[in-house]
Formats: sequence, structure tokens, C-alpha cells
Amino acid sequence: MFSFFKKKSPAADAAPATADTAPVAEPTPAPAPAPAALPVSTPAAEPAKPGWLRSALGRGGKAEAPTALEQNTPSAPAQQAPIAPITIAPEPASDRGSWMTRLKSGLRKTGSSIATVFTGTKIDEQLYEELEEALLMADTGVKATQHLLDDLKQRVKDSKTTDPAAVKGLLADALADLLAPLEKPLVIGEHSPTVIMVAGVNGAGKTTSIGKLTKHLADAGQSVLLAAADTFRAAAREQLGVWATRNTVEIISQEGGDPAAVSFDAVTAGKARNKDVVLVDTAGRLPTQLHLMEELKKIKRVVTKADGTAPHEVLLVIDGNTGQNALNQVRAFDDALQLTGLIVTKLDGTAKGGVLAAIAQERPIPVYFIGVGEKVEDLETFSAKEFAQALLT
Ligand SMILES: Nc1nc2c(ncn2[C@@H]2O[C@H](COP(=O)(O)OP(=O)(O)O)[C@@H](O)[C@H]2O)c(=O)[nH]1
Ligand SMILES: [Mg+2]
Repeated sequence: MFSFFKKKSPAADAAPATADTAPVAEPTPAPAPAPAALPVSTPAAEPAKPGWLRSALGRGGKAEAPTALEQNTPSAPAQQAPIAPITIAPEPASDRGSWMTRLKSGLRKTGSSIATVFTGTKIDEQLYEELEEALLMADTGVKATQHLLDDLKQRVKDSKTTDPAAVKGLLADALADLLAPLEKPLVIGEHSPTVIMVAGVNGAGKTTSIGKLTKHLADAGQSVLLAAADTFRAAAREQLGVWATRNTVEIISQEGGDPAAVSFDAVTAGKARNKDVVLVDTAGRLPTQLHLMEELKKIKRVVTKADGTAPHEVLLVIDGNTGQNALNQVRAFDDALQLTGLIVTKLDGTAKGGVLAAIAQERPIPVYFIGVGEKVEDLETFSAKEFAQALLT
């Protein structure tokens, strides 16, 4: 459960908004005023501790108190940011227990097939061959598997280990190091509103993840506006509407409307209504559906027309069960949209887990969250070390 949010100085407009399902009447995107001059901070590459949302100020600088959420009320107009920086601190370790259990059980199959490699009495070529096979079977991919094997052999040499059981621990270290660049918190508050666009193939878990994220943001006192840019399916709008009602946030949707126009309206409304976050849910598509990928790019362009600095985050949601194809999705969506983060869902199921290593090796895009179930609390921050442990212990 995410009961660790605490606000030090509540925002002036933190009162829950009322549900508003009225479509916005302006269907044609028009150029917006010149983009606000907002401070751009260099994203720090430090593998931050798992934390929900990290302050724009705290990201590169000194770490804030680890248990508090901070929000300053913006005192200047939008053109003169800084804007409401927020910190939501790491979840207390004890609360991550049940999540680890679910992750472990999801990855059990992979874990046990890797574990059998280390049951022998000798560290020899056969052990490494079996490990190679097990890693490849776990969707780790050729490059990451090779990297892990080389790294592991070096660690075995350096530590003069002769016990195969100890090699497993060294592999966990190697994996955690490989995954470390994926660990990065989502930053909210650098822009007002922070516009987050969410993409992915059908059924990956976009809408569910947006719902979960909305809940956590709302719980943290953030005002959220949802854009139902998956305009093709009535069910998709309704699904997002349910999350909006549940979370008493506002939603912009438009039956059969143009997804780009809905996104434009949402960002414009988000600015006008002083929202902290605008989340844009998009229709699922395969990277091979070129016209749909073009439409996604159009959504992104039009969002930028509504706010010259937006979108501030472009997230790809991937189903953890997709296997090596997940890497293809990451590549294709990144090429089209320049992704800033990933959400990997369904790691509670039959996911093999190795694909994260493949992503870390070939397209190290931060994994902001992982999904370990369908419930609202089943969204967690990604920790490289914990993930390696869940997979290998
Ligand atoms: N087990 C599990 N199911 C999930 C998770 N995330 C989403 N789902 C389910 O996956 C299905 C598709 O999710 P949805 O959000 O509609 O996908 P979308 O098409 O990408 O918007 C739904 O049945 C969700 O409940 C997760 O982390 N674990
Ligand atoms: Mg959806």
C-alpha cells in the first residue's frame, strides 16, 4: 500500500476536483502562445533510490528528507517558473514486502530454472553454458546474456570463489549493476502542468497504469486531468472515466473525436485549470502499424502546440510477458516518440523478467514503475537491486 505520502505544505488548490465529463468544444488544435520559459534541469543519471516522485529540485541536488512530500505553492506566474516542486519519498522498506512476494512468485519459474544451474559442485564451462541457456530462455537476449556472463566470470575470478552457490549471489550483483541505469524516479512539478503522454500496444496496461498512477497522484494532493485520447473505443473512454470518478479527477473525452484534438484540449484545459498533472491515454497500436504510429506522433506534436514545453514525459507501457518483442516495442516507440520512461506491467504473472536486462543493455530507458497486479496498489517503483533479488533468490 502507498500510505507513505505526506505533505509538508499543502498546495493552495489541493481540494479535490469534481468529476467533469463534459467534452470540450474546441476540436481543432490551434497554435498556442509562445512556450513559457521554464528552467530545464539536466537529468541526473544517478541511480536514485526507489521513490514515487522526486522533486525537480531534489533530483540533482541534495536529497530531501526521505519520508516527506514537499510542495511549494507556486508564487509566480507560469512564465516565471519555478513551479511547485514535489518530493514523494521512498516507500518504507517494510511496505515493499508484499510487492516483493508477488514479484518473486511472478518470476519464480525463471528464478528456479536459473537456480538449478548452481546446484552442482564445480564452477566450470558447463555451468556457464547452462546459465547462458537459462538467461536466454528468460528473455534476456543475446547481448545482455553475454554481458552478464563476462561480468560474472570476472567477479568469480576477482572473488576467487569456488562454490557454485556463491556464484548465484555474484550473478545477482551483476544483474543489479546492469539494471541500475533503469532506476529513476518520475519527476512532477518542474512544469505546470506536467504533461505525461502514455503509449503502448493494445492490452499492455496503459489505462490501468494511468488509473493507478492517478490514484497515487491524487492521494499525494496533486490535481490530475485525464485525456481520453483513446477515442476509438467507447469502452476505453468508459474505463478511464471509471478511474476518473474513483479518483475524483477530471477527464476530457470526446466520442469519436480526433485523439490529437482531445489531447490538445486536455493540455489547454490543464493549463487553464491549474492542474498539476495531465495524463494522456492513447489508443493501443503495434509499432508496425505505421499510420497509427504517425497518429501518435501527431498527438505529441499537437500537445507541444498547446504547451511548448510539453509533453514532459512520454511513457511506454509494456506487458512483461511480451518476451523479446518488448525490446522491439521499446525501440520502435522510442524512435517515433523519444521515450522518457517505461512502465512494465504484469510482472506478477508468468513474466520471465529477463527482458529488463535486455532493455538495460540495448535501450536503457528508465523504468518508472512496474505493475504486479490489477489493483490500484499494484504499481511500484522499480529497484534494480530488489528486482535482481526477486529474480535470483
Ligand atoms: N496481472 C496484471 N494485470 C494487469 C496489470 N496491468 C494491467 N493488467 C490487466 O491487463 C488488461 C489490459 O489492461 P488495460 O489497461 O486495459 O490495457 P491498455 O489496452 O494498454 O489500456 C486488464 O485486464 C488489466 O486489468 C498488472 O500489472 N498485472
Ligand atoms: Mg486502454
